[in-house]
Amino acid sequence: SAVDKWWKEAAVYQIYPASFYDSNGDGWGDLPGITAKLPYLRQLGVDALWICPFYDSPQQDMGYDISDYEKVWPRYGTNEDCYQLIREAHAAGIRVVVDLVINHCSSEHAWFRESRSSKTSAKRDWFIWRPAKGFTADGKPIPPNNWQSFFGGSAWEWDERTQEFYLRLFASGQPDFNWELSEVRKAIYESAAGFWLDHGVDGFRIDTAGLYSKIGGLPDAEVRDATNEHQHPGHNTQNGPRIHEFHKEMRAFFDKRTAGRANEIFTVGEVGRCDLAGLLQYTSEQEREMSQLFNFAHTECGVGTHLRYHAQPFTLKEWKLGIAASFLFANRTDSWSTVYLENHDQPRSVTRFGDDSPAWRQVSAKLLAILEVALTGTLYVYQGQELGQINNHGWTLDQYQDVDMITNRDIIAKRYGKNSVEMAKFAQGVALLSRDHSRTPFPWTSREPDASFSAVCQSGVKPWISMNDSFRDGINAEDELKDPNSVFHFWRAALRLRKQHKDILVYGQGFEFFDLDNPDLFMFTKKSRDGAKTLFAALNFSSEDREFPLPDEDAAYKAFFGNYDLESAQERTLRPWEGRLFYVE
Ligand code: ISL
Repeated sequence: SAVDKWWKEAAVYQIYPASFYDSNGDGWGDLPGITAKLPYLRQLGVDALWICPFYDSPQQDMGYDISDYEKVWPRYGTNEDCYQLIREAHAAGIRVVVDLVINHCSSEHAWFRESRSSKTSAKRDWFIWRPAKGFTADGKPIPPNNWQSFFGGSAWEWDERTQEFYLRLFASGQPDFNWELSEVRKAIYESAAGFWLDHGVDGFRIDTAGLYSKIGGLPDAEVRDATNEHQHPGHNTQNGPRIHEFHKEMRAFFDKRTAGRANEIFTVGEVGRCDLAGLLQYTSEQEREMSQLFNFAHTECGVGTHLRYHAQPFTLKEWKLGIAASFLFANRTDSWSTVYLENHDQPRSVTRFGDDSPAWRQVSAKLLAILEVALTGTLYVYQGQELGQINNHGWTLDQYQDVDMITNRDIIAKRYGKNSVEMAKFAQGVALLSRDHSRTPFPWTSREPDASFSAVCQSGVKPWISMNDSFRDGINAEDELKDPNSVFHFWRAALRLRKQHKDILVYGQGFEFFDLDNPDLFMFTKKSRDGAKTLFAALNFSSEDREFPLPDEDAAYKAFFGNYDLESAQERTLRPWEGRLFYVE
């Protein structure tokens, strides 16, 4: 991790195209909308964009079900709009990373339509087909094994025409590819990745990057929840036997396709759950698989593993250990990691890890920014995070649109009833954890019913999903740009600071927790790359004043960054949600 790379130092801004900016007034964000907002992104000071899927899709899972890898979904614009976005972003000094969704495609993709057309189709084996294990007394086919879909229910979908099941680890319209066949892998690399590399993208965020290699024979998963007929497939699909081989092959394809470019492309895999040895192998420079990965240890604190949306309280210590497991495994190795608190699958970080009440929203959002900029790794900001956006409060269940939530809601309704205690508990979990909290339209102003999300107002057209009403309370770009003390301006300063002190903030090594057990204070030290400088971070994750100890009473501590005025700072007391970074001398 000692070698400098552009992608290690980059601040990557994640864009959810459906909800960023709607340039033509049809209620959906689009690619010309992103191009139009490049000046805003420059002002914030980000170096790269990761744009979520904008490819042709029936949108069962918001574009993670792709029916044509080489075509832009018409609501998002044309291919030419995309090439123009890439050109203009590059001209503005911003790199473009796109989503590579290749565990599955859409059931509408030509490859799957051909595969499902008959048992003897030339592409039959491109997907994972199995006969029923048998039939129930009333004639219902029984799935080949007990695997549960990540969205709930069986991971197998029955196909009436050919009387077989196909595997789909996610929604019904997301058939898993059969990665065992080399012709399938080649077709995927060429169409999903090669096409966009040829059009100048700078890298990929690789979706579900740990799931491609399934265990031979597809055996039943271990029963972890006896009350459920379906079980989490676990190691049968995660980080399977050939996964590292596949990644090496794919990376070799990328390298070959981009040979001769001045800047190497970079990749960030979504790996989620994996042991330490696996995390290191995926991301080691020497192994040449992926540049870095997203691990979920810190976002999954308190989240139930068998019943989605069941949130349990967790301690700050548990969260610190989650942060360590997600980001710090690369410490003093030739691996590299990410640093992120939000994405399109997660609720808003202020609500979940800070305090989103009016009194503490801004200061706790800034505290989370300090934590992110102080950690070693490539930094990610999810759209709206720079405004301190909060969850959608007061939504009813029918306002949510996410297929993950809807599938789970229907399962609970069927199993326990619509008015059951379980449903009430589920609704509480959704209010905290739904993926839709991060998917609402970006609030550009406090004006218009849609916060100026659409450039043109067409009568009768509403955004594709409800607004987060918080835009009326100052959480919008226009108001925050005007206020020098806003969360936006704080992020801007924090990203600049990270560049100025990159030897310790971006590349620093030797992270150590200080007073790990402390229930309110998140404190750590780390060293600059050359070992000459020491940083001490003291962050108060509570809404009360807290005295803080120092790791070394004899050293001098010089504060150089904080989310309150440093002049009025009390030497040994942190105010509510206050964070300070010090150099130790
Ligand atoms: O969303 C999740 C938890 O909130 C995860 O289980 C998620 O489904 C998993 O991390 C895979 O996510 C990716 O692939 C999915 C897609 O729905 C997600 O948006 C994407 O990030 C299927 O393509």
